[in-house]
Amino acid sequence: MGYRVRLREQLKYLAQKEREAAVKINIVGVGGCGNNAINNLARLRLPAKLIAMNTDSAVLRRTRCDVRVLLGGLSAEARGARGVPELGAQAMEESIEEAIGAIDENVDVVIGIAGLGGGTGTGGLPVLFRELRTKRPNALRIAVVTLPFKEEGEERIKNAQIGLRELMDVSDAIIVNANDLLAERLRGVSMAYAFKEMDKRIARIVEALVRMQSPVIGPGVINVDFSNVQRLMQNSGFCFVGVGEGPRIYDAYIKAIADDYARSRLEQARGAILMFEGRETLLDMTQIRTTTRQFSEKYAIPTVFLGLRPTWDITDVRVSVFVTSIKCEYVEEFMSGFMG
Ligand SMILES: Nc1nc2c(ncn2[C@@H]2O[C@H](COP(=O)(O)OP(=O)(O)OP(=O)(O)O)[C@@H](O)[C@H]2O)c(=O)[nH]1
Ligand SMILES: [Mg+2]
Repeated sequence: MGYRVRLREQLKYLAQKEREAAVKINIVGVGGCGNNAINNLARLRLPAKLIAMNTDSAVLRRTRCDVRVLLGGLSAEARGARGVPELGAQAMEESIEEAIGAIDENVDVVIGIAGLGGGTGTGGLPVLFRELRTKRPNALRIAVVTLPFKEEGEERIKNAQIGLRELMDVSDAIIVNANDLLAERLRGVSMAYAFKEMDKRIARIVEALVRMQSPVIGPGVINVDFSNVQRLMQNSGFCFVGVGEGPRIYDAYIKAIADDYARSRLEQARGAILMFEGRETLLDMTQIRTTTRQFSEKYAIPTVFLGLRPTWDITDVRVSVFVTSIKCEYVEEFMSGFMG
């Protein structure tokens, strides 16, 4: 074989290996809030498959995504689970084959999104994750959920408690976002506006999760290896993801830490990843080292990984802070008095 042919074969082989090594991510939005999140993510063109699942055919039809799954065509009559988690669970069970079939066979990470408090997402997501545990045993299951406003009433709070309890058993990691904590910050805005802000927060979290797991190869770039992410996230319980932007690294970092909607306690967590993105000239190594050192000392976290991604997509610096196995004071309060 000639030298050139051999070289070409080799490059083809390497490209093939690179494709195989890329982390495969599927994002699933279940129910109204979940579908809405998928719709918002479609705009971002992330390297991930977007899947929408709902009992509500009208909402599902309007959701931009790669695959749609109508849940419980018979039991729910395609009109929704009417705020009853049992109906949501039943609908997911009825359509479980189609739901599992929508998820890639060789998937590495499944991010499930739902607003807890209603029927479809609250009842359906735990059923989907339970089934994934046996059908896609190698995939990480990450839940990104919201907790309802107090004003939504007792019934929805109770539903959300049930859903969260079930997700705790079947997820590797859960990222909680309390609508109440968002409302506390915004004050005096309408519920519709608050939902929109929460939608942005959900998109921000998911985008950060995806970027963190798809390393960029380039000179002078420190990659967070997927095996690190995997080890940190497996069976990690509650996790924190915060994203901040600013002209300086430290300011962006402080904003990222404040991007918290669960009253998270990061002290003594299992591990963390700090990711720094921005123009190469703004990613000052001294500032990055100082910030990282300060972070790991303040929270006494044994393992902190560092990710760097030079990009021209943003004018400022973006810092994403990701911490696994944390305590959430809001969740403890929210679940107290729950009899299950
Ligand atoms: N951020 C955000 N949250 C929402 C939105 N819609 C609803 N929620 C929240 O999510 C919870 C569940 O609502 P839905 O997602 O509409 O419920 P569902 O899963 O479709 O369940 P059913 O309609 O009862 O079958 C609500 O109690 C709200 O707290 C939304 O557009 N954005
Ligand atoms: Mg609905």
